[in-house]
Amino acid sequence: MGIEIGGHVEKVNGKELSYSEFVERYLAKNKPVVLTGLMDGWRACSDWVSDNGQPNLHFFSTHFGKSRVQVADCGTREFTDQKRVEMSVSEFINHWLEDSVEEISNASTRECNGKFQLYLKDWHFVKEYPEYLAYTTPLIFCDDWLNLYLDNHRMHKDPDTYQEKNELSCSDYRFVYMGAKGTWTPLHADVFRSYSWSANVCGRKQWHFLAPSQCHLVFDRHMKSSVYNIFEDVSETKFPEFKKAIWLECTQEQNEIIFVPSGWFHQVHNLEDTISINHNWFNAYNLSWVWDLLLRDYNDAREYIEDIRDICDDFEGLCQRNLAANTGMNFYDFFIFIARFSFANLVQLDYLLGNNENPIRSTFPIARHLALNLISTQKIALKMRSVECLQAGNHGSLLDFRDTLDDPKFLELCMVLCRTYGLIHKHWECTYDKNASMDDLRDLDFIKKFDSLECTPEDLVRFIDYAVTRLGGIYGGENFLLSELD
Ligand SMILES: O=C(O)CCC(=O)C(=O)O
Repeated sequence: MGIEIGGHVEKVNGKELSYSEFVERYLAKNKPVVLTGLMDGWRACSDWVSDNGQPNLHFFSTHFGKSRVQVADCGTREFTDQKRVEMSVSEFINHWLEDSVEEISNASTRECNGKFQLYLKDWHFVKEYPEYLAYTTPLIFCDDWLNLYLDNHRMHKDPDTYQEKNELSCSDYRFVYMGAKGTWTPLHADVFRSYSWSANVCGRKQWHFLAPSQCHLVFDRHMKSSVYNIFEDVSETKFPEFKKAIWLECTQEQNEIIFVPSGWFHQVHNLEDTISINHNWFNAYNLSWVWDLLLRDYNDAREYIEDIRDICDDFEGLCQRNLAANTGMNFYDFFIFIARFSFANLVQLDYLLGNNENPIRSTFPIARHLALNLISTQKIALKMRSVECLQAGNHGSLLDFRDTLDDPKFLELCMVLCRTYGLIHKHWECTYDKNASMDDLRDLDFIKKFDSLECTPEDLVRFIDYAVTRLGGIYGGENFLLSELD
């Protein structure tokens, strides 16, 4: 039984799309799009591609051959994903070259003749080779809280396995993918229900998308497991609604970037030998997707171990540990993340207002952006207020506001945020003096009052209220802030 295709993904010239148009038409509407014209001048597009348009495998072996990478065996399923093995880039390329001699796949019918096909995935290339500058992230994807944060802080520190030096494998969500024709990625929605963008440096990919409103159709009756491969015989007994799903199809060509919105299930096939660069990220527009997923995964984790609750010393702690292991972060991690990020927004806001005699005109877009960030975060903090384990007294210190202001990593986050929003809102130049800004901030009335050792969701809500009210006063009411939020 084939799948039903209901339409195709829109294709737009990215050079003619402003940041605010992209936000309005795709980010805020959570709608996929293919963008052309955004990869001009990327070093990856010349170094990584041979004159005949094929991946320059020799270049990878020569320059990056020693890197250890995760490689998926596309022919072997392991739980909900493909089996993964670790090897060096040189080993991976040797396999690729051996296999290509035998021409093992038939991508038009998406069948392999029983031999495995290897697909290099999730290579933290930028983290590993920061000097090489393979590409620059297009401006429309720069408001990336996840990677900006992870460049300076860890999302989750497992006290049992934490090692200061071994940070690469969980250090960011910026990846390189490389695979021969016929390699593929099973049906899934992205980590944390983040957005992703994926740029084809060479080769072509075929994507099939299912809108979030239809995603229940690919799950079993209990909403526990989802279809693995939409092109194999999907059991009607197990997935009774699958045949009702209506898919969007898209062929992504070389030098095109696809924007994958939050919560869209997708399956991807490499129609040719392909190299792609891909980032996952979230910001004010999809933060609620992250919280909703965490809450759902938390409830599942809890239900799963319910029968050992009575014999467990720290049942809640175990739930949070399992949540972090399965989802990549837990409630504490997420709260610390949104709190630090809100503080960084406030620091920038303070800097912005404190350095302009007449802030209204020149700083309006950036102030609005910061306010949008704060209000979207406050919405999540309001939901987190009712979570028992995050309430005052129910945990050790989550985050100390004053310590945060003294942490050099936090100052780095403030700087990078300042540079990023300076780039996005071109009329505003970031000449940031972090010491001055921190001193100003410490002098603010409400910071002086903020002397509790821990910051709870309740504190964060109040703290954002203060900032937004202050901003509303300066910019003439809260309407300017709220118009695009709901
Ligand atoms: O390119 C692939 O094989 C998968 C990429 C993907 O799923 C994504 O970018 O979300």
